[in-house]
Amino acid sequence: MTRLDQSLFAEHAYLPDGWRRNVLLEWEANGTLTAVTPDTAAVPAGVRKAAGPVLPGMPNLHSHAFQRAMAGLTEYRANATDNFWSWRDLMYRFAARITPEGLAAVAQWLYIEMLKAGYTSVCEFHYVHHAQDGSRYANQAELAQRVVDAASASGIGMTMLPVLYQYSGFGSRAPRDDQQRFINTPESLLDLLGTLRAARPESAALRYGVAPHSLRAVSADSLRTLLGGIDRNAPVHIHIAEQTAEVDACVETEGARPVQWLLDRFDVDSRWCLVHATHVDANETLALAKSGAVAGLCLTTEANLGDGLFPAQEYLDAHGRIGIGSDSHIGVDWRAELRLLEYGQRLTRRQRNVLASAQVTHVADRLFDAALDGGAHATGRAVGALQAGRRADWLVLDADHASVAEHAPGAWLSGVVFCEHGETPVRDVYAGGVQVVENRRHRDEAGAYARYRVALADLLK
Ligand code: NGQ
Ligand code: ZN
Repeated sequence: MTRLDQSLFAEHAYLPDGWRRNVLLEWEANGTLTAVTPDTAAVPAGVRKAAGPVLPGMPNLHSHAFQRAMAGLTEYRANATDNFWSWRDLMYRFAARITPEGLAAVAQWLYIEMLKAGYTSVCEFHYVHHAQDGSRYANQAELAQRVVDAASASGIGMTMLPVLYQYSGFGSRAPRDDQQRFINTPESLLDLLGTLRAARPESAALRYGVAPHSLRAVSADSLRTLLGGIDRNAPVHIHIAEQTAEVDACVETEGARPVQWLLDRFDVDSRWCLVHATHVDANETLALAKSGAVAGLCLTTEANLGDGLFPAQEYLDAHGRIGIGSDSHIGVDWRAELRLLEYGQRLTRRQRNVLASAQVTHVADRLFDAALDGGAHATGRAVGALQAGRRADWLVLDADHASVAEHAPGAWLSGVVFCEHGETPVRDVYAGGVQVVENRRHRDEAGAYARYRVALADLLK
């Protein structure tokens, strides 16, 4: 007997083997899909029909929630050599001001924006741990807990990755004054994680992992201690090679490029996500692809910060895993991330459809599939496909939207990713079987936006 509030019929749904007709989606009360049945003869009595074609929800593998509040506020030249590092100084000034209440409001609004875009999971790389003066909060997990609660209030699935941040540079350089809110040790971070886990236990919607901030911020020893203190399968995310200056510093002090250094010393496999693996040489590209780790690409942020371009064609051709993240949240739209991934290649190679393959000739389809798979790995949660046993996470396209109307199903993803003519084609969104977005409105949109504005006004005072 089909439960009416735990089932949906879709005339078109994108299953692991492509677009299928007349698909019945069924899930259990905890939000896990129990059956996905294509070619259903008729809509079972009383079952609701999706308003348009159904796509799996996209995982967002990299987020610093507080940075949402500074989007658009650093787009002016602050000095003669404005770059990533001077942006970071401004970002630190912002990080210094955030309060627990402010963070809660900003994160909740951000996660609502993500859901409206069709991101149904997020990996939060959370590093603002301490009070404004660097002292510990009474609850050491205060800020991380606010972020976890913001996710659950919004309905998005979360992988919370508390960050290990010990040093300010290679060679175990002492932290800077403006990093005091982040600073910890493997032991104190594991302690914080224990506190958080006890207060907010793991569930189908919440998973924990860890994030050593970068090779600049940890040592081989501290990384080893950290990994020794967590579950063998827990996700591990790290910023790896975003700026050429950090690659040069790594070569100088450690004698190897960052990705090579990590691969040589640690058992890097599919539980790992290497965020901004931007600067990799040909050997690193192949070795990273072979490792099974996910390259975490954050195209709009990487463009905004002037990072450089990841060798996506070589890496994908070597069967490397990728996923996408909105990172600094200068934009919150997986369609834009995938578009920019391809456009970076087109602009440098002066070719078209660079990231297509012999098997998958439509770039958008290949990148969508890749980002679902890699993104799901990065979350460490059962997401990323319309398949029994996975989370009931999807988005419903507006079938009448000008990006898809009159097109054959094989062109829908291309239209969704490459066309940009205003209003989003994402109409409805379900996360864990709950409809959180209906006709482009999130259920808590008005109140959350009002709270976000209060928090922003306070931050900008
Ligand atoms: C961060 N963000 O931790 O927020 C970093 C910048 C750093 C990005 N890389 C700081 N986009 O890498 O030191
Ligand atoms: Zn980051």
